[in-house]
Amino acid sequence: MSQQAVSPDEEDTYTFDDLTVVMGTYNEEAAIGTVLSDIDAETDGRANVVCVDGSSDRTPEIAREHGAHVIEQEPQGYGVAVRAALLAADRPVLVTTDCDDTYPMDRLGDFLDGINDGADVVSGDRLYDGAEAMPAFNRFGNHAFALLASALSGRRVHDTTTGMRAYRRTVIQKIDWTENTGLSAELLIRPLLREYDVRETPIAYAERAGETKLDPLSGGAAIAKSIVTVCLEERFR
Ligand SMILES: Nc1nc2c(ncn2[C@@H]2O[C@H](COP(=O)(O)OP(=O)(O)OP(=O)(O)O)[C@@H](O)[C@H]2O)c(=O)[nH]1
Ligand SMILES: [Mg+2]
Repeated sequence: MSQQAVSPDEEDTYTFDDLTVVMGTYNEEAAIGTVLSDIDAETDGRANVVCVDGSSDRTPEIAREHGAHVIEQEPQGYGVAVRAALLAADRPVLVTTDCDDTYPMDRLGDFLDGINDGADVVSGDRLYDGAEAMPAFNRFGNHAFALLASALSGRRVHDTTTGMRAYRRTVIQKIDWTENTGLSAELLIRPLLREYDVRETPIAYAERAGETKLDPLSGGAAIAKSIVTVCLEERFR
C-alpha cells in the first residue's frame, strides 16, 4: 500500500515560537514602544520582530531596546522596506504590521490560528467594521481599490491595502515581489490568483499615532497602478 506524502508544512502546528512580525519603520518614535510592547504582551515575548528602519529619530534605538532585529536602510518607500523585512525573516509564519499603533496586535493569535487552520494568507479587513478611525478620503480610496481589484481579478476582495496580514513564509519565497507603495495590494492579489488559500478576516483599526508617511494622492495613484499591473500580470501569466 502506498503511503501518502505529507509535507512538513502540513504536519506542523505553529506557535508564537514560529512567528516573526515584520514592519517598515520610518520616524515612528510616537508609536513603536506601544506596538512592540503589544506584540510582546500577546505572544509572551516569543515572537521575533524585524524592523527595516529609515528613521532619523530614536525609533531604531527604541526597537533595539525591545529586542527587535533592526535593519537600517535609506528611506525608499513602504514596499522596499517591508519586502526587505519579509525576506530577512527566518521563521515559517510571518505577520506584517505598520508601526503606527493602528493595527490590533492582540489579534496575532487569531492570525496564527488561521494559518494553522490551513490558510496560506490571512488578511486583516479594516473596512468590514467601518474603519471609523480612518480619514474619510483614505476610506473612500480603499473601498475603490477593493472594487478595482475585485473587478480585475475576478475575486471579491474587501481590503487590498491593509498592513496587517499573516503569510506562510513559503508563499513569500515562491513569488517575485515588484511593487513599492502598492506592495500591500500585490501581497494579496498574487497569492490569490495563484490559488493559494487566502482568507480575509475583520479587524479593528485605530487612529494613527505620529505622522503619516503616505501622500494620499500620489500614494493612491501608485496603488491603483500596482493593482492594474499585478492583476493583468497574474491573469495572463
Ligand atoms: N523603512 C521605511 N519604512 C517606511 C517607509 N515609508 C513608510 N514606512 C513605514 O511603513 C508603515 C506604513 O506607513 P504609513 O505612514 O502608516 O502608511 P499608511 O498606513 O498608508 O498611512 P496611515 O493612514 O497614515 O497609517 C509605517 O510603519 C511606516 O513607518 C520608508 O520609506 N522606509
Ligand atoms: Mg499606517
